[in-house]
Parts: sequence; C-alpha cells; structure tokens
Amino acid sequence: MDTRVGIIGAGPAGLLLGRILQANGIDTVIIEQRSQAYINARIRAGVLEQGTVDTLREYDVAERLNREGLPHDDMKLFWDGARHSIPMIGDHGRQLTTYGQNKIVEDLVNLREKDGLPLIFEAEVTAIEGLPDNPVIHYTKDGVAHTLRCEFVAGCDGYHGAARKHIPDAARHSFEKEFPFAWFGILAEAESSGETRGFGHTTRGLAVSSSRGPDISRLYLQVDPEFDANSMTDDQIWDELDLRLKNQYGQKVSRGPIIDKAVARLRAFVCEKLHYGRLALAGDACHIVPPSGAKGLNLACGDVRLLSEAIVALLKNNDARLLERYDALALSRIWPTVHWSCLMSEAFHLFPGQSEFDTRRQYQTLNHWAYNETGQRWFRESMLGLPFPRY
Ligand code: RFL
Repeated sequence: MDTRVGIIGAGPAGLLLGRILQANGIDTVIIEQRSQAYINARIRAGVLEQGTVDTLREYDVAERLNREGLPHDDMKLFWDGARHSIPMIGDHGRQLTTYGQNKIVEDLVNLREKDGLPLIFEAEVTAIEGLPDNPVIHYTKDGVAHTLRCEFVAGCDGYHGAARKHIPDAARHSFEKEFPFAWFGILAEAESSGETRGFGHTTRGLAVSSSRGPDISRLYLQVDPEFDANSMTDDQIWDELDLRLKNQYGQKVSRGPIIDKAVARLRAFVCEKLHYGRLALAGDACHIVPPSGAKGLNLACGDVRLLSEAIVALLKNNDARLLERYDALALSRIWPTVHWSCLMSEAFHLFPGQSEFDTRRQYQTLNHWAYNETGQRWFRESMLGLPFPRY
C-alpha cells in the first residue's frame, strides 16, 4: 500500500493530524501497535486548554465535547493546612475544560471509521527506510511484514515509539529529567467532590482530586517510582486519600467502585530536533512533561497544528519553508511549558529527605502564585496555556 502521509501512532497527536490532513485533501494511513479496545480504554489526560478545544471544534470533533466537557472557573490549591482558590478565566473568556483523553481518541477513531479512512490496529512499526527523502515504513501485523511507501512520515508514536531514533544521533539533542516519585492515578465511579480540580500539598505527599463528570472522579496520589498499583486494596486507597485530602483540608472524597488504576513515573524530556528530511515528530514522541501541569495532550495539539500546516505546504505547493521553521516554532512553546510543568511538580511533591525548610520554601512559591498579583497572573496564564504558535 502507498499513501501520501504515513502516521505512526493513534494517540491524540496521530489521530488529530490525520483529521486535519484529511480536511486539507491529503490521504493518510495511521498505523497503531495496540488494539482499538486498548486505546479507547487508556485513561490519561483530562484537562484541555482553550486552543485544544477550539481546534477540536474547528475540525468537527467536538460534538460530545460540547455536551460533556466541564469548564473550570477556578482551581483549588491546598497547602499548609489551608484551601486557596485561584480564578481560571483568561482574556476573551479563555478557560480550561475537563474532557477525558480517552473520549477524544474514541471520537477521532469513530470519525475516521465513518469516513472510511485507513487505520491499521495491532500493527507495529519496526523501521523507516529511505530517509531523508523517500521514506518507507516497515511494520508487522499478525506476524507478517508489510511496507508502506509515503511522501512523508509523521512520528506520533509517543515517548517509547520507533520514529525518533531515525533522526541521526548527531542531530538529535535530547534533554531529560527524572523525578524521584510517580503518580498513582485512579478513576472511580464516585460522586466527585464538586471541585473541577483540587491540588494538594500534604504531609503525606501530593494528592489531586478532579471531576470527570457528575459521577466519575479522577484522583491521584504521589507514590514511589517503584510503587505497584496492586499493592493497595481499594479501601486502603480511599483511606490514604482521606488522610491527605479530607483530614488535612476538609476536602470531601466520595467512595465508589475503582474502574482504573495506573502508575506513571514523572519525567520531563525534550528532543530538540523535530524533523529530519521527510520525517517529523509530534506530541510525546518529542517531549514529555510531568502530568502536574496537565499539558502533554495540549502540547501535542499545538505541535500538530504547526506540523499539519507544514505538511500541507510541502505536499501541495512543494514549499518546505514552513517545515524548516517547525522545530524552532514548536520548541518556543514546548520549553516554557516543560518548565512550567516542572515548577508545578517541584512545588507540590514531597522529595526524598525533604526538610521543613524545603517545605516552607514550597509554601512561599505557592503563596506567590496565589496572592501576588504578578504571580497569580503568571500561574493563571501558565495553567491556561501559552497561545498556539502560528507561522
Ligand atoms: P500517545 O498518546 O502516547 O500515543 C502514541 C501512540 O503510538 C503508538 N505506538 C506505536 N504504534 C505503531 N508502532 C510503534 N512502533 C509504536 N510505538 C508507539 C502507541 O501505542 C500510542 O497509541 O502520544 P500522543 O498522541 O503524543 O499524546 C500525548 C498524550 O497522550 C500525553 O501527553 C498526555 O496523556 C499527558 N497527560 C496529560 N496531558 C494533558 O494535556 N492534560 C492532562 O490533564 C494530562 N494528564 C497525562 C495526564 C499523562 C499521564 N500519564 C499516564 C503519563 C495524566 C497522566 C497520569
């Protein structure tokens, strides 16, 4: 099979890129190593910036989002035994919306199926040959090797994907930081606290409570990086949430059946080379942010907007100038966002061996974000997200 653009990965980045290219009359094939059921059930991000919501609306992916998305007016932060509320409405009504990443993925897959566009599940890309100019994707499905000749390849295959390593080592400068903790995330059929999102600095480590709907709660606990998701019973998990959120901050935590549990290590990663010839990366394939800032999916969406425009210019007008600017423009949003996500992580978690002095310093950061006019504006703008860059 041949196509114009071969997209590796059916996460939000790959699926959205496919949708935008389709709207521009460019054929794509998406190759995804997991099954459809697996990607539909993968619970991850939930906080969407206005730019992400606007993009989904622009490309007609927002029918369910418009019905079920929960807009935020403020954000609750808890530290030093007190609750604080930071207004979250920006200029021109810009705000955050809660809507699960799994729903975005499902919405995009359903639209792609409805349009009869190729999306090959359970197919693993093993190599890309012919770079920089004539890429051929090699993948295996059901134990059989296949090739896909393309005019362009988009590596939207996440942090562990295959695409990034096809950028020559000499050009691929990467930067990485691993935090000494992880997030244990649960999804529960439980009445939410009434807060769209509450972030707690507690004496037992960070705790986050958020609502994914009237009867669905998403909660996170800071845990050790080696934590085993099955090492606590459901009752023990609820007890720990009570110890952190209810007992220390009076935050209501309603209990209910836990329907998903997962542990994610916190790391930050940036690859500063985003394209090589006719291969380009977008989303987690070229950057990872710790989830504290709720930015990964939003960054992916910003990359895809830029990359899609560059691919359209290249394939329709044989104009590579936008692609040449893609790396620098995307990185102008990636690095500040990575920085912000790291600051959020540093302010809310307990580090191994942390002293009372260190904790007092974290409180000063949080006081500044909540009560200093400049700090509050910066916090709000960072949470709402930098505007998507444009060429
Ligand atoms: P994905 O979603 O990882 O998709 C990549 C896809 O590529 C496939 N793949 C391959 N397919 C074929 N062949 C190969 N060789 C392949 N290798 C990989 C994979 O199976 C997968 O389907 O990357 P993408 O599309 O760039 O999307 C990025 C987002 O998923 C990620 O940034 C967010 O989930 C991060 N994130 C959050 N982002 C937000 O914007 N707001 C949030 O509130 C938020 N909360 C979170 C988060 C991430 C979390 N975890 C689990 C790390 C909360 C958590 C706990």
